Amino acid sequence: MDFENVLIEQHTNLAIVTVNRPKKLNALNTQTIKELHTAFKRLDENTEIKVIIVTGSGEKAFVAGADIKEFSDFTVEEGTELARKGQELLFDFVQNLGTPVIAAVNGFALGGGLELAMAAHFRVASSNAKMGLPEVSLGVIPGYGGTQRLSQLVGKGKAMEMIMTANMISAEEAKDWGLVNYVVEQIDLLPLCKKLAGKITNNSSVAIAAAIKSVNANYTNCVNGYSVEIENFGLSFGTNDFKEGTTAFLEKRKPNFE
Ligand code: CO8
Repeated sequence: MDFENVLIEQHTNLAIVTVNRPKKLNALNTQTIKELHTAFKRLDENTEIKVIIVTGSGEKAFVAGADIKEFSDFTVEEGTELARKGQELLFDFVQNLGTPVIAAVNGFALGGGLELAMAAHFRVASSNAKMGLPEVSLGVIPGYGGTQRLSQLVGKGKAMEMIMTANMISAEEAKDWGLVNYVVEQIDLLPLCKKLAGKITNNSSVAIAAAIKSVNANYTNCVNGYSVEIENFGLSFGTNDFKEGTTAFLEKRKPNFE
């Protein structure tokens, strides 16, 4: 498969996957999600690859969310299917990969973008990065696992605040809150991720895959939570607030919710 929106570089046993739609701040449309699935699957099956770094193209955004234009006229059924398919193909898929995935958060990580970073095994951010789940400002809720993974990473209270206010937090705040492990200047971001990857590659890949599975096992009781999220994400598509929220974004104005 030739990729339109994803770049892959291989440096011996390290692979860098870059989401490459810089004009749209690397927003995740269906095509990009499918390409990312194929890229991660291929790299996981490649026994040479010991660590994968995922990042965004350019210096402004990691990923600014799911592609709002693509889903703005979706029905409840289409919205539910989009969330279910996306979680299966990308977000759950990445979380459960045996190959470690580090997210190099190089700018805005919003909505589906933060959800992708949170599906990775851990995160490193550049100092300009901003993170948030702004879905309720569009009349919708996080649909790619964000209600579950954000609570796991920062705790329920902070997750509730971030989701309800739709506020973005700075890289430093994200570090204080446990959402990212390190904050460095943009220029040092990939070098630090590569250094961490180097340490990982010294260790047993078989043991690391088993450790990932074991850590994740503690969160399997959230399977129900993910389903509830998909259901409520889908239901948002039947509301007037969703129509108003997404239309307002596309018309570059503030929404006027009922
Ligand atoms: N979707 C589509 N296009 C986008 C997105 C997006 N999420 N983010 C940015 N873009 C586009 C803009 O429309 C603009 O395109 P154009 O030049 O054609 O008008 C281009 O990228 C550049 O963006 P801006 O001009 O807006 O750049 P600014 O520097 O002014 O602002 C922001 C940067 C603050 C990041 C701003 O772009 C923004 O608020 N983006 C939207 C952020 C957002 O709300 N993300 C959450 C989306 S919802 C979501 O992710 C749901 C997840 C669960 C989904 C499950 C199934 C769909």
